[in-house]
Amino acid sequence: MQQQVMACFGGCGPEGEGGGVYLSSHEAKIARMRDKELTKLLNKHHKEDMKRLKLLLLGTGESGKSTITKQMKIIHINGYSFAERLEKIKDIIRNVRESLLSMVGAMHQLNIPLQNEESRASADFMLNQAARQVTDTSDEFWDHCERLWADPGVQQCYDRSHEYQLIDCAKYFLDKIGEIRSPNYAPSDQDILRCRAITTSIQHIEFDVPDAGQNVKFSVYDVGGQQGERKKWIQVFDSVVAILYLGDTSCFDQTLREDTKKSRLIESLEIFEQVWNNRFLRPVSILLFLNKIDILAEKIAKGRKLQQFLDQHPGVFPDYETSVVSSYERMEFVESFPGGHEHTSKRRSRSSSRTDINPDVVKTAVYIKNLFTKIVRGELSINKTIQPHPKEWHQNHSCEYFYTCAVDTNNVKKVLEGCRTLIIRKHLERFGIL
Ligand SMILES: Nc1nc2c(ncn2[C@@H]2O[C@H](COP(=O)(O)OP(=O)(O)O)[C@@H](O)[C@H]2O)c(=O)[nH]1
Ligand SMILES: [Mg+2]
Repeated sequence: MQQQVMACFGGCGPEGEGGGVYLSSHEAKIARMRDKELTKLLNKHHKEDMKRLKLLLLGTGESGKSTITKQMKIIHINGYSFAERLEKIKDIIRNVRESLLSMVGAMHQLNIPLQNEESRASADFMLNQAARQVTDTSDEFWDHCERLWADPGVQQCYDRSHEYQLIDCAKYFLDKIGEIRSPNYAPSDQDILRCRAITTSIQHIEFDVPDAGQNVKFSVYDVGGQQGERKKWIQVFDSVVAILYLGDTSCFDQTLREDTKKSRLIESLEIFEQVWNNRFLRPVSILLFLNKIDILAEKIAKGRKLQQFLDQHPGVFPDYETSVVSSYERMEFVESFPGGHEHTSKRRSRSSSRTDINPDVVKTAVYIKNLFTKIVRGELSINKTIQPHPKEWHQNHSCEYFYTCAVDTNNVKKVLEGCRTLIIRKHLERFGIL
């Protein structure tokens, strides 16, 4: 590349410039100095290029891509200023409004009645006034919100949220309306991480991370995940070093917001298959984030089961019942699960001490992980129009997986550290330096 750029600039040596034009010794000296400067500059740029590692976050809508970008800002940039925190309040209020509107709308469809007499006026307020007036923060608005959320009918509707579209952070914010409505409210990091705002254009952040005495510069691109947004993805494929693919492990009982006939998990596997087999991404390694393991655990605790969806997709889940989790697979999952005892030094004892994790959570997470890894090995194809490539086609890239809880900064910090080493190694290998 350096050679090519030099060629474009033309040789700067005495005999080079202008096709044999004679240069005096003084001019030749200047030309040599310019040449040296230029070489230095190009070397510098070449090194800069080596250090500017471009990462791309991909995955279906609501899988957690933007939450990982926010974590990068918290971990690697200066986090959120007071002014930036205040900026987020309008999105949080929008989340509260949207959650209640979704639930009140779904109660009608699911035939769940309101339990408290006074909630009826609050439901009417939501459907009429609040649905139109997006920026309402009056006491009247907040009182109606609190009243509705306290209604046992709304709570029942919340428990059936897999049957309609509800944002993941609904309960988190509705439980703290009292705090949010206060005039002194400033969102915490956790509030910012939980807040949902749809990504429609390509977002980009840059940060430096010290690594082995060097400052490694990362550029991270976050894109919209909904079906309509995916045509923009190819715009950012060029010179990507690694893809962080977000797969939501908790979505097995949900359908897509943009297509309520389609399973979110199947869509996520299908998009992953397309990314893994995409010819433009052939040399690009994938870091698969098996995300939302906390929500997966909550769902299993509520009695939701992957088995309930086996009949709908017999080709994808043929062997769930008979699948067995190895002790290594269990350890990998348990070690990543939030709330572990960091101080226990031995990996095995640390993992066996986590008796709080339901074995069905582990089994489901590991089974979903294996669906993705089967795609990597060419043993599972979701989209029959994609022709999986032979093993040799994939020899210049790989896929590594991590269980993640994107709203947990400690978990993400650990995962990103592991990723960084892998990304740098892969990048150096690709440039023939390792
Ligand atoms: N509890 C929990 N919520 C998550 C997790 N990952 C993402 N979310 C929430 O899921 C919602 C969608 O996440 P977002 O990053 O906007 O998804 P994107 O569409 O892929 O960018 C947000 O409300 C996030 O706070 C997770 O691991 N656990
Ligand atoms: Mg997003």
